[in-house]
Amino acid sequence: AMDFTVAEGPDIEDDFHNFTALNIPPEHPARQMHDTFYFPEKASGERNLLRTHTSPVQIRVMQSAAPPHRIIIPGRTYRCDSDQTHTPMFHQIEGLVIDRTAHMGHLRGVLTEFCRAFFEVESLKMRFRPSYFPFTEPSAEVDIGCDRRGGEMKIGAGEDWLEILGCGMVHPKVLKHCGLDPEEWQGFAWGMGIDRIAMLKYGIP
Ligand code: 2NL
Repeated sequence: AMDFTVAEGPDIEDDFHNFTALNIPPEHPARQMHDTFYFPEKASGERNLLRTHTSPVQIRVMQSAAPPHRIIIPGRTYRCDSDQTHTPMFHQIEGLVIDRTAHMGHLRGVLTEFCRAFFEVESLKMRFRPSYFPFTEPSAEVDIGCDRRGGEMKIGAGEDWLEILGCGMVHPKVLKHCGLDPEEWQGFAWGMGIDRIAMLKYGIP
């Protein structure tokens, strides 16, 4: 309804598309073995990996097609982390808008509309909290209003807050890594865990 196109990409990625292009430096904890599933070293010394987020798909789109972009990216993602509350394969959905004038107000409008439609609550309370991601500046996390009284959680009522997604303006270094001039192009991106928001919507503990 907001004119986005679905984009997809490979589950098996390289270090550049999953990390470097996203301004995630070599010493970042997300790069360490315990988070990322790596394949054996190739003759070149490089190791492929299972993507840890869907963001490498946006990198590939920005590298291979001319802006403007208006895409959503659903897909499988992998982290080497499993216990009763973590599954090593999960799903994310991310969004990306790149044009000459996109700003934080547009981001807020798109996400507000999305949350009201997804949770089917017309007067859903939302708040944008300052946060940090290496690939966005400024960055924010979005909370929605909920009610935790009585042991079960109700969305769209009460006085409590629940974190549901992360977002921000695409970092100029990310644009440069994709061959875009940050003086000419700008935009916003966001990401959320599909499994997590599905559980929240249907009240799965
Ligand atoms: C989260 C936060 C986020 C993005 C994902 C993104 C992608 C590109 C450039 C900049 Cl190519 N940003 N994606 C941005 C902010 C947050 O996800 O908590 N996800 C579960």
